[in-house]
Amino acid sequence: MTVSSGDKSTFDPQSTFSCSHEPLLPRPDSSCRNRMDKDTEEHGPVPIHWDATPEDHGHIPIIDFSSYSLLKGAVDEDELQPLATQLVQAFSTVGFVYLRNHGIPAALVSRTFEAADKFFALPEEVKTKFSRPADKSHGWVCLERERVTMERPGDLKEAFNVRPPQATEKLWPSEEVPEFQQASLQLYDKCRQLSLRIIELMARGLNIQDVSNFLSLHDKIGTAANGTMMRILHYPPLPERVKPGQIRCGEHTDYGEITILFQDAVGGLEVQSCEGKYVPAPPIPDTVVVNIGDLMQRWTADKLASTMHRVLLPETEEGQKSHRRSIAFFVHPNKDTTIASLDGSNKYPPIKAGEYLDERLTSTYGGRKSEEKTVN
Ligand SMILES: O=C(O)CCC(=O)C(=O)O
Repeated sequence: MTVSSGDKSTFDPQSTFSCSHEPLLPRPDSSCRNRMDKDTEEHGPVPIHWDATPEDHGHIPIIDFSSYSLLKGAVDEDELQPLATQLVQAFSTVGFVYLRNHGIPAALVSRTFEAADKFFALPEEVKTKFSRPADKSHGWVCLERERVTMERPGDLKEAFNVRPPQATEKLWPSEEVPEFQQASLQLYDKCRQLSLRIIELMARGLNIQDVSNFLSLHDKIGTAANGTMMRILHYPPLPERVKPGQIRCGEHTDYGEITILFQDAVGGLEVQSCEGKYVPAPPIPDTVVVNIGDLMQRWTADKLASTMHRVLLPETEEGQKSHRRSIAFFVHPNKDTTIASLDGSNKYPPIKAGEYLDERLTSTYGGRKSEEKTVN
């Protein structure tokens, strides 16, 4: 039997919607060790190595996505189930995977990185013209403006957030870097397509009865009715003075459903293991990293794991002089989706996806929604 990609959504870069910044909250109480034990009882041993040495990325599985690559229009449904099972096993333990053969063209990713390099190299006063307005998510966010953990000073990073429905012409550097807008929007749309395939597989792996209906809860990505955002990140060479405790990106979990991450060759990303130890998640050529966010952990009543991660400062002199770049695509269900425990357990009370984000903001900042925080 053949099935389509399930990609029925429309992409409308012209429509508008309001900002939804999401602060960090402590993750729900569910250690990955517990999840692994439960999984082992129910499904047999999980083939993941937890005693990875720091040089090893062995705790994060590399999954071959070729049976559902974006380069495939129609696929054999029988091929999808093993992939779905692998994905859900990884997401229910470490919460992170590398995907190989995903089908997003490497040339498009390079073009976006190169255009972003040109943007980030512009003088501060030029970049300021494209600053993210207080009432939007789209636009430039300057160095140290955000911190993802309150325990550390501002992150040593700058970013350009891409939220198509909020992107007015004035918020693109069209004269300075003419190719930036087109490359960013093309990559946004490829990430949207890939995320729908990943979500479809997660639904299959979780044995959700109506997979098409579950997918349809994501059909407004790229419009005002959905909070999905792409964020292009630049970590510049270290300044002469680094504040105590300051790193490139502080310890945090992501807030949404899943995140797709492209990283350049520089490295620095670390992911927390079950033992609480941070282990490198090094760049692996031609792969993307995909991880679970807090909303998906809640939706699955803690079956899937939203895992802490961070980006450290480079240790070597050469590394300290290096620029690091990454692109994160933070996926959310449509704002009007009711997030009720998918296993029927009512572990967490039902909440609308849009309200969930607002609630996270209010509980952390007492309603100060304009506070500058990361928006993942
Ligand atoms: O730059 C990276 O590799 C990770 C970025 C990240 O974790 C985030 O922006 O939430």
